[in-house]
Amino acid sequence: MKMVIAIVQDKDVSKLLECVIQAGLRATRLASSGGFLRSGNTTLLFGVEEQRLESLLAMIREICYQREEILTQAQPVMGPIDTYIPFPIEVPVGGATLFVLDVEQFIRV
Ligand code: 2BA
Repeated sequence: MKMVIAIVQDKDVSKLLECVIQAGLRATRLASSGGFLRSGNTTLLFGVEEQRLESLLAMIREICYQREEILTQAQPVMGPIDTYIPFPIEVPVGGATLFVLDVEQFIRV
């Protein structure tokens, strides 16, 4: 068995969960935030049999796609008085960030 930890954008979660649940896979949804943008995203945990891993990854690839997010961070401006002006930067986010781990034991009691 494998554990897939998938960090996905909130906008893609409903469609992805609908698809994986219909396919008979199990998932756990965790609310999370990215360290860089500090904005909300979703972390999904999938415990999946090895022979179904590729089909799960295919669903994630099909549904989760890259978007541009605007990061507004204060930039210092040199002048007689220290001033900060917001400087918007476009950052590409997603499709999905995936970690695939071996599961030593899977137990449901
Ligand atoms: P965030 O940390 O909020 O990052 C959002 C996007 O900002 C990233 O998209 C990437 O394009 C950019 N970014 C992140 N760190 C950067 C840096 N130091 N310099 C320049 N640009 C940077 P994704 O790569 O698609 O990542 C989306 C989310 O996936 C991340 O949100 C984070 O929550 C998670 N993530 C990505 N890589 C990770 C890792 N190695 N470990 C844990 N979580 C990760």
